[in-house]
Amino acid sequence: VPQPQPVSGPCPDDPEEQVGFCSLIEKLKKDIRRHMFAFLGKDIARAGIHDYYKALAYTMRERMAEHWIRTQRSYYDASAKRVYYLSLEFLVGRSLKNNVLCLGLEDQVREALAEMGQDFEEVAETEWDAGLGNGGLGRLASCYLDSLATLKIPAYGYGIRYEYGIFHQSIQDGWQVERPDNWLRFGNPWEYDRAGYLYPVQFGGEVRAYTDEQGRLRAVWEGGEKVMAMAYDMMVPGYQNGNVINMRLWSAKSSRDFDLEFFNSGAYLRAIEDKAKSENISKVLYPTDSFVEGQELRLKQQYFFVAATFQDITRRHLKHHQGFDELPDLVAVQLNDTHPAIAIPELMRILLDEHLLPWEKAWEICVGTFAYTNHTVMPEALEHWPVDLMTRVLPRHMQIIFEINRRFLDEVRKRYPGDDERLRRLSLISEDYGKRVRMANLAVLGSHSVNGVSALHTDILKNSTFRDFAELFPERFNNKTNGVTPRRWLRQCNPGLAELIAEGIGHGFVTDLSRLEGLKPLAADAEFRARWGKVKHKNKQRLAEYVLYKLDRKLDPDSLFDVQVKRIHEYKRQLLNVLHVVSLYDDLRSGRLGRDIVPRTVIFGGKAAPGYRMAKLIIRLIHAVSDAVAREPKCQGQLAVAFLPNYCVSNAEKIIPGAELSEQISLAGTEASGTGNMKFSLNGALTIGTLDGANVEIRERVGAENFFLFGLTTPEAGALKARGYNPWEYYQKDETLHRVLDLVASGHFSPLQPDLFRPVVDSLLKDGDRWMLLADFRSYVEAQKQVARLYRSSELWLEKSILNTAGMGYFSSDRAVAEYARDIWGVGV
Ligand code: T68
Repeated sequence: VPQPQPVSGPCPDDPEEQVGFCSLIEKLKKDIRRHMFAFLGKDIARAGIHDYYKALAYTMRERMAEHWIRTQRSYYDASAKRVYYLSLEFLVGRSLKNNVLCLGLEDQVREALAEMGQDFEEVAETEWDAGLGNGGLGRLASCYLDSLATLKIPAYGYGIRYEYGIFHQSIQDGWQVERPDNWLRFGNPWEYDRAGYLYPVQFGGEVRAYTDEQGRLRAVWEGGEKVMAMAYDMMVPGYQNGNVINMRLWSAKSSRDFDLEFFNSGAYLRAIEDKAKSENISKVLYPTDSFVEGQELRLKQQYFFVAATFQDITRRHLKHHQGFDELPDLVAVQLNDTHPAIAIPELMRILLDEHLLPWEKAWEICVGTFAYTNHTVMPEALEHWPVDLMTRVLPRHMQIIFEINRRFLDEVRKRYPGDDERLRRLSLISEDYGKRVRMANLAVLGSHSVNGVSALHTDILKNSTFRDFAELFPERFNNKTNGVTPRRWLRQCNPGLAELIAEGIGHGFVTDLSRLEGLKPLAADAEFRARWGKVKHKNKQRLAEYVLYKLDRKLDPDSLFDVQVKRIHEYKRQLLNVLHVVSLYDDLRSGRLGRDIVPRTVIFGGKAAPGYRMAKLIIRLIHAVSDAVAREPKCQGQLAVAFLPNYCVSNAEKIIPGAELSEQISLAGTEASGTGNMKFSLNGALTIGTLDGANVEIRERVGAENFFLFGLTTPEAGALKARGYNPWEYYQKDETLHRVLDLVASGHFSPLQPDLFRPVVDSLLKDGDRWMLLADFRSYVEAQKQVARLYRSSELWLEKSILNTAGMGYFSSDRAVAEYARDIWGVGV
């Protein structure tokens, strides 16, 4: 196993070297040419724009590698406590601009490229968007790595190097069409392949029991199939601090490649077939968010990456330390949801079967090492692996889970004698739909910390989802409200606003977002407001140009840009937004409305899980409404609807700076936190939202008067449901709602297929309206009227826009990560 090597010679851009701006540009140009030649084998005279991107990426990677080696050495020398962030998803997005910014080379790179006849923005646009995640959970993992690097915490991200990331969405006749995201096709200049870090991962087989010398019953897991995990590393730089951490992603390789016998065996072709099969494990990201399908391949992905990661962690640990007694003092493992929770029985297996520790000691080490972040309370998103499946794929882990459960339930029985109902609720095994392992219960029991991702969400975890556990282990439960990185989500995506902010309060906000507070007095300054408005207008024009280029549609940059971009899901209630749009459309065409309307462009974006029919139908409906609005003469200049296809990190970076109104309209108690809500408000959008997830805290911090609140509260929604919610009552009472639903049901938006949107209306009127759109409709429409009124007094709007940005200091991922470090990991910042 290769060891970190000492660095010799100065870092290329070391400030001590103090090469001037000009010679640095010469150096960059030279390096770009060198990489073009040596790495890409390209004649620079024939190089295309993508070649420039790649050569520049290598040029940046080389500089980061120096920092990276130093950073890794410093952990090694200090034998610091390590933090491992385990996540099945990392939504990285593009890296070039971020890495250039973190290296502090923006101006120099721009100039060097210009001198070579290239435009930095255009070069950066040719990078593929690395989409190894579904949405919020995956992007959060990437924001946290950015903050870990910036805060210089000795940390590693661990995940899977999927060959195919989140699918590419295009739209045909209003329907979503998925295409595979073959993101590695043109190579990935940011990664290092580490053929030296290769670990076997076992599946299936059987468990053999034996008695050791001390007469204790022991187990070994034997046989089955073996797949190799090979490491690929991507460097994650901190912001202009010389610190670079590592994201290690595992790729499945057939063990046949490394099996010498194979060359002598006769079954050559069979072996090649098996090889392809085992390499399927890291082939594709599961594209469902907030819903679990329980596929065998998904369980294999989870164990594959956990097993490889723990071989890496234990190898690193045993370089310095004998045994595992001190593991919780030296290693913290954060589980990003239950997706990597199989790590708990895996560490138990390693300690029990490989290192022969007694059960009690092994369990104490596990609980001391693991911490679990929950991201959802929706039952259909909680993982429940069938016991049969787990027994087949991971027989030893299943045994260990049963034993954890047996010991735990014995304790519970002692504490609550005769309380069978409680026992059933706490058990790691549910019997509701055949025997299944409740991964969330396992994660809570096997961790010393369980956190929710917003204050409201954590309350729900304590008071309902994990109520019985919170009674047993109150000290484990804590809140860590999500945050987003101000580097990507302000400084990089909105340079105009960042510059204006810096003129007002200095550049320090990029690493200390609480300084945005300093903008508050500037909200009262008319000249500053005017400049703020100009920047926003420019961003809107930029967005309009992008839409013109992508959709061949002209947007009016003087209309209100009203934006809802996120995964398409019924609980997020894009449909509520659509119903409001339909009400505006109907008012306009029938000449009913005059005063309350303000020219508005309603922008949607987001992917539907490929198997989620209702979500796909909602996308279809958005397009149908968009067409009807575009065809209606009375809507011209008043209302427009656009759906931006393939919402992803790089599109978000274009959309968010141009948004004026951010739609955060989930039913209270359903969105764990939201992070898009933070990005919008940080970039000066006002929010129309419910008291859900982090909206509650955003509203507190930006001020209730700068936030358009509507809808039921979580307890109100619960009480209404308990009383017996009847959507029909709302349909019959509210004239607008009645008209809007009838219009959709009538086939008005789908004249050739009048029943096309029937299921949409049925989900509300016939199937109980699970997400209570009808209960919140009136209040939403009223809040939208307030939006329109305020938008007409542009000075007031701008003031509130500035106050939104000013209040967002708390929502930096630096703050969130510093809290994890202090409260959960026990590492200093
Ligand atoms: C999101 N969850 C939450 N899940 O919905 C959001 N699920 O409120 C929160 O802000 C965010 O996490 C970060 O905490 C997800 O994004 C998934 O993507 C997912 C993926 C696979 C299986 C289940």
